[in-house]
Amino acid sequence: MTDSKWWQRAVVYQVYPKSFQDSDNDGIGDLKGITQRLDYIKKLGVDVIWLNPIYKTSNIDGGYDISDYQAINPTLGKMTDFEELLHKAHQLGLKVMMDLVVNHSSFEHEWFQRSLVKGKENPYRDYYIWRDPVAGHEPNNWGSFFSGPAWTYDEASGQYYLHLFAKEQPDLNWDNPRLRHSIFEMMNWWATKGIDGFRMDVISFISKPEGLPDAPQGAQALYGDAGALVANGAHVHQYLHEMNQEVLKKHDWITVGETAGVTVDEALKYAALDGSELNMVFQFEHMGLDGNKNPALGKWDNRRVGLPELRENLVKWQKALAGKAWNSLYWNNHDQPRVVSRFGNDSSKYRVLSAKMLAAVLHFMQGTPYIYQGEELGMTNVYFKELADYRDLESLNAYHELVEQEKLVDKQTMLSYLQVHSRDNARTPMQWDDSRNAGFSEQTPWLQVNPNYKKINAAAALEDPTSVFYFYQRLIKLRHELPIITEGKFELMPENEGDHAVFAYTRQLAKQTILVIANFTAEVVTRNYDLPHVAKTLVKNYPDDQKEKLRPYEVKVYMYED
Ligand code: ISL
Repeated sequence: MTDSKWWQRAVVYQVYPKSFQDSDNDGIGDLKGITQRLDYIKKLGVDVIWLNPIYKTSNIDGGYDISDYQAINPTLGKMTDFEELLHKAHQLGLKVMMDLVVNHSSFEHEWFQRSLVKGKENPYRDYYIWRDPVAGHEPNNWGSFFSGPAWTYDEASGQYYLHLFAKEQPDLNWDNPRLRHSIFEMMNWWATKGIDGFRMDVISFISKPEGLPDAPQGAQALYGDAGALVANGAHVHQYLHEMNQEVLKKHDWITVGETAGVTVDEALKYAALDGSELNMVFQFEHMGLDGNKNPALGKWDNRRVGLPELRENLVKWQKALAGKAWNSLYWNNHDQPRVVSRFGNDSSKYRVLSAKMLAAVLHFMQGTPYIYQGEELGMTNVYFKELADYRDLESLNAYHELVEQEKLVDKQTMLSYLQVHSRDNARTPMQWDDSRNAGFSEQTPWLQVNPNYKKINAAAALEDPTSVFYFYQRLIKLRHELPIITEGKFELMPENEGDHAVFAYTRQLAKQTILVIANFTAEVVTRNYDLPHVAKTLVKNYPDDQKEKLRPYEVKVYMYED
């Protein structure tokens, strides 16, 4: 694979604009703030910045409810601020990937406003998914991913519209060629601005099943779970091929599909190396392992996943896509809890060790790694105590539905679930320094800063050569220097199968081998992996190497040649 593409060798840094840096002191991060911090991102050594949505929005769902795809959210800045950000990023050799949210728009989008008028002669009616009531009710039993039904009734026209997410996020009708054309036109417009690619929000959901049948409904659930029915629909690959022809193939972009419900077989199509659809996908299986066993509770739980299950999943994806499609690698994003709290150990004793261990395990795999803002500092979950601390509609709605409406969970238990899984864990402001509000803003931030910012912050990390930041910097540098990290064959160490404490795998290219050994526990364990004498250490998170003795959260990565 010596002809690897630039995006296969790249590392991406994700910025959640609202929470990165506030430049005008209104308590909300903005584009100028990001521009001011580009040097920091550059110092980390990444190649690409992915910006969560920065478009005009109704602000119901963190910008994932777009009311104008070609305008900037005024709270974040102006179009000229975006152009400046893009220009400065390019000057620094950083590419910029935008978020494309086209499974749904905001209800305030002009298309939806026009679609409210019923009638065959109205071309916009068919931009969305309108259906007659069935026996005076919703057209089917689907629930919204953000609680409540997936349908909202419109008195004026006597029909329901579909919204897989909030009622303010009506689903677009991709079966309508005119809609597809409008989307492709908008994408081409962004291309003229000089952007470098798109991350595509729930793109696996754009083709809905013929006839919109009822979805399976758990015993305690109020609604059917449409997830499996809407994921990877009959025409999704046709629509992405079309997008590829109309837009993507004209550019040397990075494209990644957020594909909830994607299976390995489907990923082989979305992310095939022949370039007919997208470059890669975000798969969700490893993010779902610690969800609740009761489907009515969805992701809400406080269970931890065991290493065997997590490893089995990651190994499956490494092997299945090798040579055929391309993986993206991630532990974190704006929807997920902080990885050091989730799969590591965020106590003061083990936070740094386990953050480094997790980083190394992910960054030596095959695929394009994504780092979510603050992950490179080992930022932790926020552990809010009150419901009033939360801002995310998913958390708030789930609380109301599960605790107050259905009484499936008591208040304290649900608060403990929110501490573990709320998306707000990822969205607390970036911790820049130990000054007021962590240097994020002089105003009270829109979401509270994690109180641990006095200790965990970028300024402190940059002064400490042993920080998580410099560990990430080294991982990124190694990826850029060693083709084996991009191209090498992945193998689990045979003796590692079923191991409850240690994850050990190799990468191999020609005569070179990389061996990664990671202890996922707070215990000292002993493992004897035969190492040639010539092995050199690429990274480690303890100052010395005690050979077969693995200390809590120890990771060691060796390289050797036959
Ligand atoms: O619904 C899910 C699983 O069936 C979720 O995992 C879903 O895929 C995920 O929440 C989608 O996230 C993306 O789209 C949402 C937005 O709120 C998230 O922030 C975004 O990442 C709706 O646009």
